[in-house]
Amino acid sequence: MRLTMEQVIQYQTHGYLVAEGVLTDEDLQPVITEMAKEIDLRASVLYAEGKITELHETESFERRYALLYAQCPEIGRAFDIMDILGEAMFEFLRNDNLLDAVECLLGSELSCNPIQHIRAKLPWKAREGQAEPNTFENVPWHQDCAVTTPDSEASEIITFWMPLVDATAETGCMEIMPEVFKLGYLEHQAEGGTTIVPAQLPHVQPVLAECRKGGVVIMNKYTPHRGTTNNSDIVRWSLDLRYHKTGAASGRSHLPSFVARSAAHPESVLDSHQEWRLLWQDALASKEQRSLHRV
Ligand SMILES: O=C(O)CCC(=O)C(=O)O
Repeated sequence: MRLTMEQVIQYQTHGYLVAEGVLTDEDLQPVITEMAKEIDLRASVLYAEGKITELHETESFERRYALLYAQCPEIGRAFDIMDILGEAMFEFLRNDNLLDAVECLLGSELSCNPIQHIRAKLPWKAREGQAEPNTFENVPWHQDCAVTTPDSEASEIITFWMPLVDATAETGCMEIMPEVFKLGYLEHQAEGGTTIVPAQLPHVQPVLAECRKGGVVIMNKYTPHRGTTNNSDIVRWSLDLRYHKTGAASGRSHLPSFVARSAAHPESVLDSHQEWRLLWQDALASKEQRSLHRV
C-alpha cells in the first residue's frame, strides 16, 4: 500500500509512523504458516527426545509456542529469518504491498537490508520464576543505527516493524520517542543490552505505538524506541525488517543485502529463493567474526 502525503510528512517530521492496513491477511498468512510448520517440526523433535511431554497440536499460532517454550526453551534456539531461510519469508521480503510503502520513503531502487528478525515476545505470566524477559524480547531504549557499522552513517536505513498479531499495550508494542531522530546518534552502551547511555536519554514523552496486525511501524534509524512487556497470554509475534537505497552501505556489509525492487534495473532484482538461501548460507559459513553492534 502506498503511503499518503500526510503519512510521509508525519514520518519525516516525527521520525516514525504507524501505518495501519499496509498488509492483508493474504500477505501475512504464508509467513505465519511457514513459522507454524517450523514450530511443529521442532516440537516433534523435542518430543521424540523426551524434552517435552505435551505437543499442544491443537493450539493456535498465538498460543502454541509459549506452551512449548515453557516446557523447553530450546524450541526458540536459532529461530530467526537467517536460521530458517524459508521461501514464504523470502517472498514476503519482496511483498508488493510492503515495498509500495517502502518506496514512498526511499524511492524505487530498493535493497532489503540483512538486519531482519523474527521476534516471539513471550507472555510474561508464562515465565514465572524467571528474572525478566531477555533484551531481545524486551529491547531497551536504543536507536537502530547502534546495531549497524559506522561506515553506514550516511545511509538511510529505515526500519519496518510489523506485528503478526495485534501489538497493544497488553501484548507488547513499540514505545517511541518522537522527533529525537533530529539529534542524530546518541551514545550507546553494551551493558543491559545495546542501549542508549542513561545520561544521554532525552527527556521526551514517549508514545506507545500500538499497531494492529496488517499495520507497520516505520522508524528512522535515529529514533529511540524500546519494546514493552507482553502481559497477555499470547505470543506477540513480529517481524522487524529494514530497507535501504541500493548502493548505500547496509551497516552489515559481510551479510547479504539484495535488490528487492528496481525501476532502473529490473533485471537486478533477486527473485530466486534458492539464491537468497545460498547467499546467507555462504555468509554464515564464512564464520567471519565481526562485531554487529557499535558497542
Ligand atoms: O520487537 C520488539 O519488541 C523490538 C524491536 C526493535 O526494537 C527493533 O526492531 O529495533
